[in-house]
Amino acid sequence: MITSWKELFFLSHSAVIPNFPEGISGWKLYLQGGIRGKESEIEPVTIQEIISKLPVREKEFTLLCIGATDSWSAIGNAIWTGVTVLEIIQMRNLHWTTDCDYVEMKGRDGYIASIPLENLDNLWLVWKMNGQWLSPEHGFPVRIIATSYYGTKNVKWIEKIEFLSQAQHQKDIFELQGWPAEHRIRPVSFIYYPGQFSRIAGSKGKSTLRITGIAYCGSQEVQNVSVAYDRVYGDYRDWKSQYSGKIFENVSWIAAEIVRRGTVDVWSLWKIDISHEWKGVFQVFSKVQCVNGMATDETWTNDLGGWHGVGSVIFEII
Ligand SMILES: Nc1nc2c(c(=O)[nH]1)N[C@H]1C(S)=C(S)[C@@H](COP(=O)(O)O)O[C@H]1N2
Ligand SMILES: [Mo]
Repeated sequence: MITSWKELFFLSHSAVIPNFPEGISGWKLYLQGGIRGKESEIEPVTIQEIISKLPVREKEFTLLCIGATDSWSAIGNAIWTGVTVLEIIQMRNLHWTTDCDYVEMKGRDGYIASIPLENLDNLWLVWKMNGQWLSPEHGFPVRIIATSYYGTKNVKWIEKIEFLSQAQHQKDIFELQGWPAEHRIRPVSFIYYPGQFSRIAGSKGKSTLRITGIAYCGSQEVQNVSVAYDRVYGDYRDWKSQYSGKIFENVSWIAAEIVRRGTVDVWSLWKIDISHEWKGVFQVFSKVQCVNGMATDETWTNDLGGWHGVGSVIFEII
């Protein structure tokens, strides 16, 4: 069901979930690095202070892992409760020194991620997900939501935020693993049904197949989604050999219906009913066009072999 996707959420990546025996009332956020203010104002921040001094808001945001693919749908949407990091800095009357150009976030598990200081207003500090306290897997007691960025910058179990120069800041774990340093969300479209490599019972002659999926443009709105399909011959499980990029020149794209149009920072859900003689092995693609003219990149592949990207599934109808 399309509506149930809204509830869907993906799993934690971390091998360890750090303990917070002090609970949410004992949680402290340390602001460090090239940050200046009166001594009392550099004291760690508590949740009680945030709640009593700042306007707590709800922010809907779709979290997307940089490694997500059609078959590994590490993407989910939720409503997060919190404040922005900038509001915390202003609440304390703090300012950063002129040599700072990075914000580095650190979780209790030792995970580190940073973004350029100029994008500070993308960072939210949140402690509720869909109205509930964050679960330990999703970052209890407090985590970061980084709009326009892949999951990598959405640091869970946040404890420390440091303002640093380019030379001082550490490379993200993901950057060290060879992922592109720029972790802004690229337009992406995934197909949820039919599932990758699934086998579906079909009927004789023409029938209608409903294809469903999601599309996401990060901090841009989705304009439209289109779908293409083609027969596949040969060993379909060797899916990497099935399309070399050339296929996009030979297929015709059909507009999908946007079932739920997401706003900025929120995914869209789409569907399309295609009438065809559905028998054999097929490959379906989906692509998205964003309002700012950006579109799914047909050539950009991620290290996991997925297309971030053009959605693609191969399935068999028997
Ligand atoms: N502290 C910490 N934060 C983290 C990670 C981590 O390993 N440790 N993984 C990141 C990655 S790669 C992703 S995709 C998201 C996943 O968030 P979720 O587990 O709430 O779905 O958390 C991010 N924040
Ligand atoms: Mo991720």
